[in-house]
Order: sequence, then structure tokens, then C-alpha cells
Amino acid sequence: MEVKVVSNILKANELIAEANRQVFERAGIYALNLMSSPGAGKTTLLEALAEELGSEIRMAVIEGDIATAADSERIAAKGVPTVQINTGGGCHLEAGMVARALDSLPLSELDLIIIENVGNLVCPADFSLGEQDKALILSVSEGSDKPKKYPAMFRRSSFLVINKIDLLDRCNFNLEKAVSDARSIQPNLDIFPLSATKREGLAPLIDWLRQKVESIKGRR
Ligand SMILES: Nc1nc2c(ncn2[C@@H]2O[C@H](COP(=O)(O)OP(=O)(O)O)[C@@H](O)[C@H]2O)c(=O)[nH]1
Ligand SMILES: [Mg+2]
Repeated sequence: MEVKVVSNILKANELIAEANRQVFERAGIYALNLMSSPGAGKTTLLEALAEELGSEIRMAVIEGDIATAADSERIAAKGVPTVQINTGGGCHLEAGMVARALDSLPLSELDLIIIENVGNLVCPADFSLGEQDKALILSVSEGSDKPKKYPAMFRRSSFLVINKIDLLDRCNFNLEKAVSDARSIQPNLDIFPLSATKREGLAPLIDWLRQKVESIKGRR
């Protein structure tokens, strides 16, 4: 009985995710679901991307947190349209929450929506939001053993940011092992080591996002 309930929840989520997918498709928007544990640097990376890409690509950010509007305030300060979702305790975003957030965004004026999921390395992987891609941030201070311990998050991601490389020499993080373990789980994973605070190593990620946005625009 319990298993059936869980599977029904996932099925209901998938139906709404499909509707979101169609909304993105019709509007020609590339939507990315950005996941990580709390504090890995999702919002800091989004602030950096807003600075680097905000004047070139019409982007918006949907912020998912258990409580507060702190992250959406950080993004709004960069001049990027943003909507805050508070899950009130829920440990991941669900498609219905994103559907409601989309009502507050000027979809016809956007090319890119990045959705910052609730900080959690487990549940977000199971709930599609209708995004074209999922991506994951692992920060150096979390340890290089995380790909093997949380494989589902890595398996479902199109790219992995390894953030806080400015702390590499202080955190005992084995970059080579993290990269090879992550690729053993998801061989096609694109991997971008960078420092969001120092704005170092961002260029390959920015090119990746640019290409995605352009390929979707090309299909309009
Ligand atoms: N040293 C260092 N700290 C970072 C970096 N990126 C983020 N941080 C810090 O990590 C903390 C959590 O960052 P935040 O972006 O709020 O993480 P989120 O919870 O994943 O959104 C903040 O104190 C950031 O300043 C980085 O590249 N290097
Ligand atoms: Mg955040």
C-alpha cells in the first residue's frame, strides 16, 4: 500500500512536469534544474551567472527554499527576474510548485530559466520539474566521496560543477577521484571545476549554457 502511494505521488508529479515541459517548449525556453546539498554554492553561482550572462541572455531564476526569500533577494539585486518558492519543510521542489511560479514570470520575454532546488542530495533527483536538464553542484568542502554515496543525483545530471576550487588545498578533496567516480556513474557528464566566489573557471559553463539556449532558439 505504501509503495502504491509513493508511486502515485511520482505519477501525479510527472503529469504536471509534462505540462511545464510544454510551457517551456512553446515559449522556447531552456529550463535547468540546479541541485546540490545546502551551501554548495547554488545561489553564489547564480549571482555570478546573472552578472556574466544577464545582459546577453534573457534569464530568470526560480528559487526553492524551505523558508525565507533570502536567495531571491540576492538574485533580484542582480537585476534578474526571480520568484521565490517556500516549501514550508518539503525537502525538494515539485512540478506543481514550479507551475505556480511560472505564472509570475514574463515567459514570452525569456530564453533561460534556472530553478534552484532545495538543498538536498537525495530527493530532488526523483521529482522532475519539466526541465530539459538537471545539473548538480558538488563543493570541495563536502568531500570527494559523494559521487559514490549519492549516485542517483549524479546519474540524472547533464553537468557537474565542482565548486570552491579555491579551497582545494585546504579540504583534502581528491579532484581526480571525484571526476572519475562521477563519470563511472554518468559517462556523459560534463564537469566544470570552478570558484563561484572568485569568478574563476566560469567560461566553459557559460559556453555550455549559451549553446543550449541557442539550440532551443534555433528550433523556434
Ligand atoms: N570559498 C568559497 N566559498 C564559496 C564559493 N561559492 C560559494 N561559497 C560560499 O558558500 C556559502 C554557501 O553559498 P550559497 O551560494 O548560499 O549556497 P547554496 O545553499 O547552495 O545556495 C556562502 O558562504 C558562499 O559565500 C566558492 O567558490 N568558494
Ligand atoms: Mg541558495
